[in-house]
Amino acid sequence: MHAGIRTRLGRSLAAAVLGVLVGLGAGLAGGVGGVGVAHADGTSEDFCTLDLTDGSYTCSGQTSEPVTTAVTVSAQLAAPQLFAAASPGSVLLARLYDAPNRSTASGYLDVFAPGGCDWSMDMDWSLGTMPSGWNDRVSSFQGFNHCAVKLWQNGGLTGSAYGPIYSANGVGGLDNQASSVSFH
Ligand SMILES: [Ca+2]
Repeated sequence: MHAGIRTRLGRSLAAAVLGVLVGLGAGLAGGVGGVGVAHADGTSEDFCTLDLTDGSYTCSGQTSEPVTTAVTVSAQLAAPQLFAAASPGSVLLARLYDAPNRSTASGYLDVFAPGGCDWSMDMDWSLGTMPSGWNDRVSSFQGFNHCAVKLWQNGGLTGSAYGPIYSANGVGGLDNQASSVSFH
């Protein structure tokens, strides 16, 4: 009898602990899939990948590689090996940073496509609408695979613009203003 009671108690206790863990997991998953880790200043810490190949968009609360690797990339040809793409064969067009000076401190958005950019300044790829959590947020960027980046104040590549240039530690009047991006 006593043993049976203990067993039932043990099971209900285990179920309660499991419930807490499941609840915690759901909370974490919600954070990762949504706007990320919320900060007191209203920003969030997101490390995101958007692939124009299939529109796939994922974020995590951590960098996908050591920060030192991310900020010291110099050879454009090395980018595809250093950055994991959502779709096989996708190429990194640019990394858009929340913080100025290409700092990863507050998150970044990596934009991939089926191919890179050519050597002329015509537009090769465009992102007409920023993915969730990235509207009015970009403060610096780095292009890869011959891509120069142009930020637009409004969606659909309209309004004031900054660029196209290959790399920017600040984006002037479009700081925390960009709502669409083109790649040239
Ligand atoms: Ca920002």
